[in-house]
Amino acid sequence: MDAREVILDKYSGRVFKNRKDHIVELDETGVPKEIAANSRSVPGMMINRGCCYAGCKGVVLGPLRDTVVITHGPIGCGYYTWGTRRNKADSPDGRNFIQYSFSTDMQETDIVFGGMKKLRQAIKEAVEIFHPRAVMICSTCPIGLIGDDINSVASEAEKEFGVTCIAYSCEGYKGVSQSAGHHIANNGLMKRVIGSAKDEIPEKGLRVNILGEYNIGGDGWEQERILKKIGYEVIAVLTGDGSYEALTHAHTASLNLVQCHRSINYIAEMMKTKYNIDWIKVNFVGIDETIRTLREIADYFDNDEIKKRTEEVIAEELEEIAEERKFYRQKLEGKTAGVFVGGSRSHHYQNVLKDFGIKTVIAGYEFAHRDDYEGREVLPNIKLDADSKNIETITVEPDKEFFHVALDKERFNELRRQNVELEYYKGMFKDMGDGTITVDDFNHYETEKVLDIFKPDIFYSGIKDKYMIEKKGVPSNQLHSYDYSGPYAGFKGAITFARNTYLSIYAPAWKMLTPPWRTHPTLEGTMGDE
Ligand code: CFM
Ligand code: HCA
Repeated sequence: MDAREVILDKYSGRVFKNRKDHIVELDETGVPKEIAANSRSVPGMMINRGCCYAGCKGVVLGPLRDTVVITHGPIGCGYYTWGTRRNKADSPDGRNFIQYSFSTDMQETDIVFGGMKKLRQAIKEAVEIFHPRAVMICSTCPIGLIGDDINSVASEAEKEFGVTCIAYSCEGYKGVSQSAGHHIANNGLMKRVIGSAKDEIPEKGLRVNILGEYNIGGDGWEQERILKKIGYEVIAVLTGDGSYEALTHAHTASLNLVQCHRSINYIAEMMKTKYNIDWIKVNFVGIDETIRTLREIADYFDNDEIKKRTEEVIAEELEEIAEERKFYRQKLEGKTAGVFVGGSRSHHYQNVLKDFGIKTVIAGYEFAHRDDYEGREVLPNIKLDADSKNIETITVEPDKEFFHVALDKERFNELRRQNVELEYYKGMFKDMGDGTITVDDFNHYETEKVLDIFKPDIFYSGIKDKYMIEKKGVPSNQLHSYDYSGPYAGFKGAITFARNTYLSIYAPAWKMLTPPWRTHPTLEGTMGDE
């Protein structure tokens, strides 16, 4: 039996039918495969996903520092999203509320008689005590069920207190994961916040926004440091260490840099349509990827001075990390890893692993969509620019938009020779090599199985499965929160990541572990019985 069959073997007919298309074994790099993704998880499975409310409140809106985000619902949802995400924020104008958890704390009687009164009171208190730039209301499951009209409360409060107040119907049960919440948050920000300062759009210049960067462990600060050193102005970051204020001016940027494509592609597209701002997919995770990203941004602006400065900064940064880079490469070369995170990091982190010679043998996302894996898009009627020597960025007709094309060279040339409609791949599959496995919406049973089969030296994941993995004697570092460490982005961040990886893999503790189930019989049962 191959690895996929072994994993599926114990499932009942119904579970087998559901899970079989979520597990893909890869053979040749770059060969496109199909995978089932973005669908409802099997009830009862121990999975790592979040809910719609988590995607809206926790991921996209939560990091806005000058904004009060009120969780409208019972206290549990607010409590369990309180400060767990490590989205760091500064306090330049004294308005930094991200360490607070604001909630209406709905009780049984509120559920029976409605919670709108309580919500009104919560907004009043928040405005009077904190003087935020804006108030956002995020609904949890019961609110949708009892039908509180949060939109009318928001518009009344806006008139009464003179503060922007936006309601998000992001009840946890909407959609199949946090992904639906990203969409709801993006729509609200686009409709009410981005561009609302109404400043005139200046001539194109070296002004960028960073989209899909949430400043986990300070990643956004490191990206800004490098970009500013080169000479770019960062108008707004969405939304890490972000502010309502900055977002209102975001439409004055000339280029959107999209770090996490999954959570914010909607805004990039909408800003292209509304303000004609181009966007490119970037990746500041990994040394080679950071270099590629910086060069691609410079290419976009096509400015000799900036191209020169980009090369100088790259050289300086590389010089600073040279010694440590060499040391960790020596120590980590040939190791293997599993990477399982939400919707974009599992792919991004394969690049930094590659920088240090670590092969990713297992990968997957919690809630990504098919294009995040397959990265396959068909652009009909595309004529490649005949003079395009650079295969990383090509100009496509008729829109003259820039697309990042990450095809391998041979495949690209072959397509070009055949003059076919251009399919391009930018997802995870193209980077997964022979004999590796990709699993969508992993559950804990499958995680145990892949650990047994592939025996990786380290498995990167999150808090929900970290300790289960470590109990099996495999070190597990968190890629959501960086286990209190970071930043991991950029040149210096790659070294911090390598150091933590080195410390984990080389810790002798893992070899000394004998879990109790190896020596005593434990509970027995059958998996997946209906
Ligand atoms: Fe984007 Fe994120 Fe991720 Fe994500 Fe998340 Fe996160 Fe993540 Mo946790 S926005 S998709 S919904 S990169 S919170 S900062 S780490 S699952 S891989
Ligand atoms: C979420 C947030 C989360 C959870 C992290 C984890 C994060 O899913 O709502 O499971 O370790 O990054 O904080 O993804």
